[in-house]
Amino acid sequence: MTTRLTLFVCGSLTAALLATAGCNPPGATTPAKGDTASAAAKTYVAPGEKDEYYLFYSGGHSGQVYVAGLPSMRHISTIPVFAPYPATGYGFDEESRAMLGRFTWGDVHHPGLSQTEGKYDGRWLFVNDNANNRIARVDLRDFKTRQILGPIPNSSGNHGSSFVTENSEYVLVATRFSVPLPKGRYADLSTYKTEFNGMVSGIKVNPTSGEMTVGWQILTPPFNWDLGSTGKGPSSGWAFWTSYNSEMEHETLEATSTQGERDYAAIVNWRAAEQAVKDGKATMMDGVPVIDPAKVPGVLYFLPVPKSPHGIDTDPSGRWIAASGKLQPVTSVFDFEKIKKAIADKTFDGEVRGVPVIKHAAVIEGEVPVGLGPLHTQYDGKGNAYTSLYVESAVARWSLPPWNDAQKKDLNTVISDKIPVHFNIGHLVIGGSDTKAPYGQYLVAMNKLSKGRHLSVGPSQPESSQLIDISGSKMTMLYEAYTEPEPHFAQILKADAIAPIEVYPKAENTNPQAVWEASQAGVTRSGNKVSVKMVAIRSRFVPDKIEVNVGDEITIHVTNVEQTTDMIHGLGIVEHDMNVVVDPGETKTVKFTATRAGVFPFYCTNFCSALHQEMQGYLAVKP
Ligand code: RUQ
Ligand code: CUA
Repeated sequence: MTTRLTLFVCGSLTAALLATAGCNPPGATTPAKGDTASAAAKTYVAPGEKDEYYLFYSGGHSGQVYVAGLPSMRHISTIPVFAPYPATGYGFDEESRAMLGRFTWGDVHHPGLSQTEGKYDGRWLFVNDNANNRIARVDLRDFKTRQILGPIPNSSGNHGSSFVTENSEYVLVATRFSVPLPKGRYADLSTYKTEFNGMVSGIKVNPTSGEMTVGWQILTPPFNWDLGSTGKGPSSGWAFWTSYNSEMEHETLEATSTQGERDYAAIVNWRAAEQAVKDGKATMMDGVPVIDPAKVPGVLYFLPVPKSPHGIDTDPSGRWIAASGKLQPVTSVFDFEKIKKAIADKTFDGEVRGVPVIKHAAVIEGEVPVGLGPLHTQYDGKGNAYTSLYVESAVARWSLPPWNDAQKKDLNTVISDKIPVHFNIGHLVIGGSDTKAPYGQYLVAMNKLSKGRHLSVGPSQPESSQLIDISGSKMTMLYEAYTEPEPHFAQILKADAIAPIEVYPKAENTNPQAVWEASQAGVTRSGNKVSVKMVAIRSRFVPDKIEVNVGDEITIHVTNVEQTTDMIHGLGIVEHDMNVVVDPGETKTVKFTATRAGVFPFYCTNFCSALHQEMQGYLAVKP
């Protein structure tokens, strides 16, 4: 039964959506006294003790990924991905500069863990960049960004990713924006409906190295594809995205894109797409095989979903798919068995641009009246679904089908609990919700506004993330933490699912410029090119004197020869906008031109030993 139903009505639903900032949702702001102690005990991780789970959460337009521990919610580290990060020297050495390319920021929304047989395998974390159409792979062996792919051709606004297939065959992507294709072609905005297109992309992942390449693409009408998820079990080989703007408007979308009662979800058979490309049914566009679904039946179907849907989430069994429409206070539950049957029987409701529209009535299992502004749904693996309610600032817990006759009659009865969150929740995450085996212990609510629940920090306030215990019959609020702008989604991984390395073994360092002894280090010159092989060790650089002339091109290869955990050295060069950080056993390369005469100290930027302060040297630039 719904006990804490905090129905929040603020004018019309649309008005409420628009007026959230001025319209405070009610609800408990702190747990009751007695509850506080037990909540505190549940999140307390004593000094020296370790958390049970990793929480990898997106840093939005900070371009980074943050790692926290659960249940403590302590920030453990920052993984720089799409933006330079001096703290770890990311974006300063040649290797990471090459990955960043011409961009200095990204907009990370949805981290996705790699999977084997529908379960997290602890190998990689994929994250998308909505702004510059890229996708990155973080290696969980060392928590480092190892590849940035993109900008992806024919793809604009990489919001609908990173959705990983059951065996990490693909990371799937759908476009938020539509543009004239191939990219770089001009067409007047008034021709939006005919000249602009969206795209679904299959980013192929090498099963051994994790290396990503653009596998194939499916051309779509210029709808704005939104969130997605991949299938498993009966829906294995399929993937789903919602969309808004099936009206295909291009201005004042707020009004024009919300006219229709329904928008379309994309039901994509990615295995069929892969096969179609093998069968030569694709046309090359900007180097990528692109499938036109009007000409290749069976790769794409549309499914009507209540207006302006946002999240679409496959349950752990792969049979139930929950889609939520921001402007409708219900979550629509579809039965994939029925979808398969409708496709086989051609139970269609016409077509849009040659793509069959699946008959809604034939595949809908029910519409659960979860509350106002439903966005995303997660699952605990025990038959429960949890939907975030943006407008209502709450999480609703409800039970998945099969439902009995009484429940079907009144789907209010499948809602078992509701808990207020603070405030305006977007995503929520349960560990393993997108796998066959969710952990089902904690839920993290990722809220868009914190509204001063913290010490005041001026007008720019952080977002809040709240930890909720979902192991009991009632959800209980345990803790909250604040995050860099702006967290969207997260993934939770059991701590013992991975065993990250703590030093780079010397034997693995294949960099030809690496030097391990002071005697191998030194400066060599060829013309105006100066090459430095440098050793960093507690507590000195060898060499610690580099003499060059104005106009020389300098390349420094610095090797941290330590093989001890946490023994990190940095190389900061005064007034050269340069700081690289080298982990034990690692070699990094920096390149720059000496443009000014003078003597410039360089020093170790990581406090490494009692004589860290003495770890310094000079770059002497002669006129
Ligand atoms: S979106 S608040 Cu970028 Cu994931 Cu739903
Ligand atoms: Cu090396 Cu400080």
